[in-house]
Amino acid sequence: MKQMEANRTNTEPSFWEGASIYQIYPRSFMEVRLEAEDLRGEGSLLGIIDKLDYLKDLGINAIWISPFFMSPMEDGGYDVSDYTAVDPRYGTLEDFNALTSKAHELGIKIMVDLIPNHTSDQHSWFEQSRSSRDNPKADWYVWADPVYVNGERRPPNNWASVFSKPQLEARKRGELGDIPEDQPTPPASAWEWDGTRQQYYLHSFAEGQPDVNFHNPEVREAVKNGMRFWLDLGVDAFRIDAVNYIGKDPELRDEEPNPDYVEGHDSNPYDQLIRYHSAGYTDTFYPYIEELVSVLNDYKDKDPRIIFEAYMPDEDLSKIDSTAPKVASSFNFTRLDIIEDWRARLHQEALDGYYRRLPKGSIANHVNGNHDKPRIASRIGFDPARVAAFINGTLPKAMWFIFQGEEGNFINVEVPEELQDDKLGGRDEERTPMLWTPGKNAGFSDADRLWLPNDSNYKKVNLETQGKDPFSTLNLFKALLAIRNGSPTIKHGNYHPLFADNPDVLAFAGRYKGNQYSTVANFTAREISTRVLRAEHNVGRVLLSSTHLDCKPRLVSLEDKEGTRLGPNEAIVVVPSA
Ligand code: ISL
Repeated sequence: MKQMEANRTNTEPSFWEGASIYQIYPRSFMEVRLEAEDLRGEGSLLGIIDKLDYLKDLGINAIWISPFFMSPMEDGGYDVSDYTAVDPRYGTLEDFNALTSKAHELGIKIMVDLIPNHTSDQHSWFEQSRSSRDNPKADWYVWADPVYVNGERRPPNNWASVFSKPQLEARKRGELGDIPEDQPTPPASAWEWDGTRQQYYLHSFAEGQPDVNFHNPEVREAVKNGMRFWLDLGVDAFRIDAVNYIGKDPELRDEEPNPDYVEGHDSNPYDQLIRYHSAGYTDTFYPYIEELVSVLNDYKDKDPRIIFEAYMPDEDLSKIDSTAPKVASSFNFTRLDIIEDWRARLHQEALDGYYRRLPKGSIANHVNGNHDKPRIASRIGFDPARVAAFINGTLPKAMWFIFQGEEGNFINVEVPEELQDDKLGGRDEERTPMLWTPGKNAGFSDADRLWLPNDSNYKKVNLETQGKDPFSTLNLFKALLAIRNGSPTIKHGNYHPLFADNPDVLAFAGRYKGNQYSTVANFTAREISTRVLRAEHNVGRVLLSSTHLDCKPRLVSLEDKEGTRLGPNEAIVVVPSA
């Protein structure tokens, strides 16, 4: 393996082109401990090792493991108190090394999170920084003096915390004073007063997640050293968390109000401000991401990779994607953001626009969920979720991100208030434990209590049982991954939009070195027919159908007048018939 990587030439496509990347949320994936009395009802690194063969068999090429670093867990591990240590709840650095070796033996690459914007307030850097105004790390975080309005102390500007949703409940409880009914709920300030320094510190997220001062070159070097630490241990890639926040206005100027904000049921008062100075600030953001990417230059033999997480307008994402298209790109959340609006034409447009805006040499990516979003089956229903997976799994030249449990079409699990963990973000429902078997705790853990409840329906809905059902979503994923892994056209092909004359159909082709395939997807629960134009062939053989996994020989005539027939919620991939 090592030999092969070292010999990779510049013209050879990257490993990441066409890679299927499985996101593991480690706390909910699988628990294995050396001693039974150490069981905690939470996942562990040994648990991940235990499931690597399963992932290999599924057809996965890489795993992204959400944070397992030392953390007080105020934000599910995205509040890191030591980036170079494994939190004991997950195991040890030795466990991580064993995990890396086994994954690499199986040909599975490892992606970990880099969380450059903030640390936990329990990080030694912050403990030092807050101790005085003149210690060596005094300038490692964003500190600012108060302003006084009518003698009252106020934060230096109007920047708000992303975690402003709890304000809605606080308002209902009357904790925010009298707010006229027609006024929106004010967001939570991103500033927290520190009694020792007599200054405010900035936290774009939770109070316990102070933002580091990225304008300080020592801080940037320390963050880059964190990357080097994991690269030297064998990590292959980073998912860089909330990266837009590292680019701030050094002058800390106020944000403008967002005129489009209307408060509704699921709103976040945070969205009342336009993000310009507090995140993604052009003058600082782009140079800083370039600097982070430059770390990879010393690890070229590894074919390393970065994926940036940033919720930003398309123009900004295009700029990120142009920074270093061969090694880094931003998450494509466009379709995920509009997923409930499950209309073929809308999604086709989003898809065409995305491939069009990608810079040359960039690898696309597709996402149907993650630990921050309700599970896709809960958003659009079981059958459309299979269509959504089929589309993502057959899109060409792309990284396919699969959130753990999507392969079982798992749904969100309601978590009673007294058991909730993510008080700030309300994201427990998509983070509940995996459902492996019909046995105790669905095979996730032998403990008597789990950190979050699992789906009580697990005796019926679990991966072991699905393995025996030839039509299950698990078997659909296996079939999709097998096709991907065996098809240079899917892995390296170019995307071509096709035209379906039925507005409920999304269609595209992948073309590579004279080969091609077409994906045609029915977005409705009705049987329909459609003509598909612009494919470079008419008669085709169905290679895989999302609803007929047994794949009895079936020919379609894409362009014929009577059209291609598709069953309810059926997506097919078609290759020219010989
Ligand atoms: O979740 C979001 C929108 O649905 C975003 O606002 C998200 O909070 C933001 O993009 C950053 O997310 C990441 O960093 C957070 C952490 O809570 C999330 O889990 C992580 O994915 C702070 O580190």
